Amino acid sequence: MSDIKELLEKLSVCVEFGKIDVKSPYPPAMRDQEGAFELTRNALDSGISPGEILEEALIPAMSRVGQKFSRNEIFVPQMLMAAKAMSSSMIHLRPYYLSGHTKRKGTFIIGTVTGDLHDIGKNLVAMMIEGSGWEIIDLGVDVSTDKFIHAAEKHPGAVIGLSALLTTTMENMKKTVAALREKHPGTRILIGGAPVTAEFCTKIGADFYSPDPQGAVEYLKELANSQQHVNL
Ligand code: B1M
Repeated sequence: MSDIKELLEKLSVCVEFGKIDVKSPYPPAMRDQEGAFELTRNALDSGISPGEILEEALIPAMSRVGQKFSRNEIFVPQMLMAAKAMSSSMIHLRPYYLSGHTKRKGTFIIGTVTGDLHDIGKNLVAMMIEGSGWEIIDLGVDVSTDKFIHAAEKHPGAVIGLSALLTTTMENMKKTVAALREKHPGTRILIGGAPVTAEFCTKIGADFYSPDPQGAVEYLKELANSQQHVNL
């Protein structure tokens, strides 16, 4: 196995099992070993691209975590440790996504909808959009409809992004879209998150659904190019 492949696999295992960094005592079987924090740094220093680290190590690890959770093989604490390990890796990747842009193309407001505390995917989307030249207003998680409306009022012309990871909170996404449509009919609304689909997007009257950050970046790029609905 090549060194690069081995390093990415090690990193993926650290995220899957919630090994944050060398000091972290969890999981006991990996005590004193390097964790996601150090291995991500090593991977970048070895010339592996941030995209490859995400696609080959971090996202597959989180996907395995989700599958194990579905099969009741792990529980919320383990899932939380995996999320923490992934976040420690993102500390190194973030600057790469933020570098290289000059002029802001517009403002993008993003948040995870009411009742939903998942923020890893939302943060990735925000980071990649910020890296493509947009100003980001990150409202965080469990964001109420009122908070989205208030942000839309404060940043006229901004595009709004809603993330939901739970089938139960998709209903709140629907309510937020309806309220935004009523108060700010011209606002562009982009939605995403694992259970969300293009069909759901059409049903609730949002403008665009993207399954991943890249699709969101492309959508905003087209919007900025057409110079419509964008707060330049
Ligand atoms: Co939660 N959780 N979780 N969880 N969790 C899921 C989502 C679940 C699928 C696990 C499972 O059962 N297999 C399941 C949801 C089932 C469902 O409703 N369909 C679930 C559940 C049930 C729960 C709890 C209810 C568990 C409980 O307490 N019994 C609870 C709910 C808490 C709440 O929100 N109120 C809960 C809690 C948690 C933790 C707190 C422990 C932790 C979150 C930590 C955090 O985010 N800071 C957690 C985690 C880590 C997961 C899994 C394992 C991983 C999620 C993740 O970060 N994925 C997840 C299983 C899974 O998805 N495989 C699971 C990696 C991330 C990069 O992907 O978020 O999909 P994702 O984002 C992608 C795309 O979706 C897209 O781009 C991203 C990058 O590709 N995208 C957008 C996301 N937002 C977008 C917005 C856009 C465009 C694209 O435009 C605006």
